[in-house]
Amino acid sequence: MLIGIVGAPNKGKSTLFSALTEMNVDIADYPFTTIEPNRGTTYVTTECVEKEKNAKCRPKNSRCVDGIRYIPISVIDVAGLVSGAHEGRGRGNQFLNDIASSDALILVADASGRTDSSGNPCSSCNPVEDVMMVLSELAEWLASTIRKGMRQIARSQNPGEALATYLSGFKITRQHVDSALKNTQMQIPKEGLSDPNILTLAAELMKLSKPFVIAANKADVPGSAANIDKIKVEYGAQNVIACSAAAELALRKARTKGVIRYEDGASSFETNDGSASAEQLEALKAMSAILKRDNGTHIQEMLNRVVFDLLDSIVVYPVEDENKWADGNGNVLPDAVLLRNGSTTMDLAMAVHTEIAKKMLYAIDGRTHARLAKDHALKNNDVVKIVSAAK
Ligand SMILES: Nc1nc2c(ncn2[C@@H]2O[C@H](COP(=O)(O)OP(=O)(O)OP(=O)(O)O)[C@@H](O)[C@H]2O)c(=O)[nH]1
Ligand SMILES: [Mg+2]
Repeated sequence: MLIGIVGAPNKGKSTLFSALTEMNVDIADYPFTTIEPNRGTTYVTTECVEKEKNAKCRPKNSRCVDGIRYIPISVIDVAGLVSGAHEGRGRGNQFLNDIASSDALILVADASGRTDSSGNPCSSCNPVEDVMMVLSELAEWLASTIRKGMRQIARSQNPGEALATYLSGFKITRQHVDSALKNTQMQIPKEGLSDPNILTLAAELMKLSKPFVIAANKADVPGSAANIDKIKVEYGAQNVIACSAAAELALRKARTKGVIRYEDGASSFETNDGSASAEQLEALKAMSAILKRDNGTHIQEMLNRVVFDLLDSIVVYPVEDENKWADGNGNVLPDAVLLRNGSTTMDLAMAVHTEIAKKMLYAIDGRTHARLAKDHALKNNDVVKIVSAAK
């Protein structure tokens, strides 16, 4: 699973990336700090099912701390987008090809209103404009790709199928194409779609294939609340998360240095005695007040929302021993696998190993011990043994 971080310049995309991945990347208070994309791994969190078994899990593909399972996903941070990027302005939009294969997007806006849509300083800018601009540029980017292939697509026997195949690198499926054509009441004629119609179709395809949340970032800055409300009014409160990437990054760095004890997503932290300088203590006090006021940084919550709500994912634990919930070496709940809701035992087998999937016979439910067919739809937190003729 890949999550793309996009937005206008200087909004805090790399700060968010760094907080999520704990990787050091360039962060600065001016536009176009990032040119080459940053790629890394971050973790969604969910309550581990270990306590149900009264056992301590020994994760291999993930981590578990105090009963919370951390499941890895990939994240990519790209250069800032500006108005006219599709015509080559700013860094252009070539770099967007790096997010083509993402499953969902985090669209970062500056809720403080102190940067404009080009990333330059501003005393009171409206972040709604950043969001509109970014969505429009993303649609233009996809439209320009579709335009290049339109003649060929329109002439093919089945244009819908041809368009889906042409856009498979964007994780756009036949279903997305069919829904987009239906929603826009379009059909692809033999002579191809007009440019404005291609843009309308591209915007719809983006909406369907790249669901997004808006990170109303820099919410720690006083006076952000009014801007956050503006974004919520325009895009719906459920699609907006007020957050502070800078606070999350500072907390994770302080934790790495052993200065504080902090759990990702918590609304407070504890200072380790004697490990902070007077200056650090002062900064931590200010941070603590912000966390208390805002009830946390909301970064982890945002990531979980993208993966579990927007992408409708479930967590499934494949095991070899359905009684002990362990692998062949006795490691309890070694793997936690993210699957889209509706996935089957066969999809799980595919996620584990293609050989195991090819020779899969059936599966066994770790709780009921019932035999499950290959097309049995899995539920969140299922513990499943795949029975396969493969060694
Ligand atoms: N107050 C505050 N400042 C932030 C926050 N997140 C980022 N910043 C600051 O915003 C500036 C830009 O941060 P970056 O992460 O470099 O922004 P970007 O969107 O990656 O910028 P480009 O790569 O230039 O497009 C830096 O000075 C950050 O410290 C936040 O949550 N709160
Ligand atoms: Mg950046």
